Amino acid sequence: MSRILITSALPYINGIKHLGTLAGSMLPADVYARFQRARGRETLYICATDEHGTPTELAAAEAGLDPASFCAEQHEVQHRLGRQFGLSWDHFGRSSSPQNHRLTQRFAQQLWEAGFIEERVTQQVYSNADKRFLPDRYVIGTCPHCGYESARGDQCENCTRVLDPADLLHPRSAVSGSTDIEIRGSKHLFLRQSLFSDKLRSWIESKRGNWPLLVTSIALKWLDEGLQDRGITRDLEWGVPVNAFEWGRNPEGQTPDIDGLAGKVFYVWYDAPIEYIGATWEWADARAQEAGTGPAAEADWERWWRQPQAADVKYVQFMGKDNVPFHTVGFPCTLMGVNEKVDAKGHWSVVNNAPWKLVDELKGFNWLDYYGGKFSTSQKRGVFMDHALELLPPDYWRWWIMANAPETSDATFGWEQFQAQVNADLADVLGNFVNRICKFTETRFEGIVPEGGAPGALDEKLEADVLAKLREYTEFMEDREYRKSAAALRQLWVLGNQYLTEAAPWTAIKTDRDRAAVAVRYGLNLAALFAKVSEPFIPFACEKISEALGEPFPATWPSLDGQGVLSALPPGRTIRAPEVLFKKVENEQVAEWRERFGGPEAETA
Ligand code: B3M
Ligand code: ZN
Repeated sequence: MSRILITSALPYINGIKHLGTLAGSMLPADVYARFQRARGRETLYICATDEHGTPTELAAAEAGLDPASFCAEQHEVQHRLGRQFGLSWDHFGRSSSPQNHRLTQRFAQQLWEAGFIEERVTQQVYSNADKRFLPDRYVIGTCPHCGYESARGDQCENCTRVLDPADLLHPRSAVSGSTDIEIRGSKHLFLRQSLFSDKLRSWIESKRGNWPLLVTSIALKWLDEGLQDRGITRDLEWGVPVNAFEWGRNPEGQTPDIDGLAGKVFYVWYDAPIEYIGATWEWADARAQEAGTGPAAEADWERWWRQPQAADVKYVQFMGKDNVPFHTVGFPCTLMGVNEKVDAKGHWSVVNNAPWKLVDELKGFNWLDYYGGKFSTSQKRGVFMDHALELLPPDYWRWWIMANAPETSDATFGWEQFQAQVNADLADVLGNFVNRICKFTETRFEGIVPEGGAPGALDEKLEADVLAKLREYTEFMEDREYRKSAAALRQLWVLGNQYLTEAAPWTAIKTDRDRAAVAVRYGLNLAALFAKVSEPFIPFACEKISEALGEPFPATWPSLDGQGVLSALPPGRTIRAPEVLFKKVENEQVAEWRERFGGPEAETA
């Protein structure tokens, strides 16, 4: 496969994201995208704000805005912060875009006409105090499975089981806290997920051993519990309208209940994953606009999503574990459904000769905690993207988060550990190395990559060690094993420091200028190599190093075939020492930040 399509879970529009959200989706996706681009593969990294749903309506009301204006504002904020963090999205779209409206409606129509959508009257929770229907997650109560007392009506955060508000014990309104709630009948559309059980199971089984265990076990647990049909419409105003009046008959010959469905919108979890495709369409439109060729042709964006054109695309998704069910069941049902058809007798047939592509690799993450507890917006606990950038440059956060990625278990952020790790890795190892070698070149070799001298055993050993480590690192990166990748990269940096200490050009230069020249040349080439291969993690520092060494940025991944991994810099080139790459995080800063953001003693949410 040669092209790489990457999506990260779409951040909700309501509020600036904390480091945990970044850790579980957008940042690892970015690291992967930068890596794949450097490897020379045509890469498309798509993300967007997830804008529909009740939380948006409520957040907008609280801000005194209508949902559309609120979303427009918040989208800009998230876009800017993401860019400042170095997230290299090819497109950062909006689930409220016309493109997503069109696709969401078109898919629903196809699913209806193919027999995968059914109408049902559901009993909805209506809050008399709030004078509105309460969507699932705004009904709160005790989880019938695990007894967690603040379970939401859509999913229990504690045991991750999917719930129906009617399952909850002691239900109440999350908007007002009122228990004056009643059940009213309302017409809704259901996606017949239960029909897809066998198909989904064999698809997930085929990913076993390849996808992270976390992901396949969540998916299989869902299937084992028995797939429920899922309501995909809501009694809300903000969202993609249900356009049932445009639909034809289903395989049983029925037309949809146009009146009963009037004024409803699609459920946010139905339209949000479709926005992965919608945002690709937005991306193609934006490019066509720039090129002055008007709206994009369908083929421009469908080539990433539909077979057979997408046969060379590897599609990789990134998300936190709570999102896994929607990506291993919900969205695949939508996509499988628009490819096929089920007749009144239950017989399936393929109706689409350009089927939509399912995810190839799904990378799921556990939680990143703050001192072992949850990040909490309301309690001002933990670090959010805007504050993080006020404190330190993005590379510090990017490095720490990825080096501690919550892959096989939850991970915990704490200021002391953060300080110790970024100071050791970034300031003492990488920053110090680059600084030492560049400064020495400036003072003793007029800032010129020296020629002369023949490599000896030490230099040859360095080259072999570097190549071996680089191969290991590259493999971990291909496998999206971030802790292991970061560890291998750190070891690569350490090799540089060890080499400089042993080769000691500052001693050699007193007696043997050629020997010193070789060591300096190797040292500078190491720095150039580090700038190339560290870019996915710490792009800002790597750009500075590349500039200082006169190297292109963003870089191309070095060849792993053993030829000249440490000979990119031509002798005679003028270089300069970059400004300080990483200032150390000081104890006083840690004390202040702990105070400001809450330390281990702060109450857990
Ligand atoms: N906005 C939830 C989340 O960020 C949701 C992801 C949508 S992915 C299509 O956890
Ligand atoms: Zn539970």
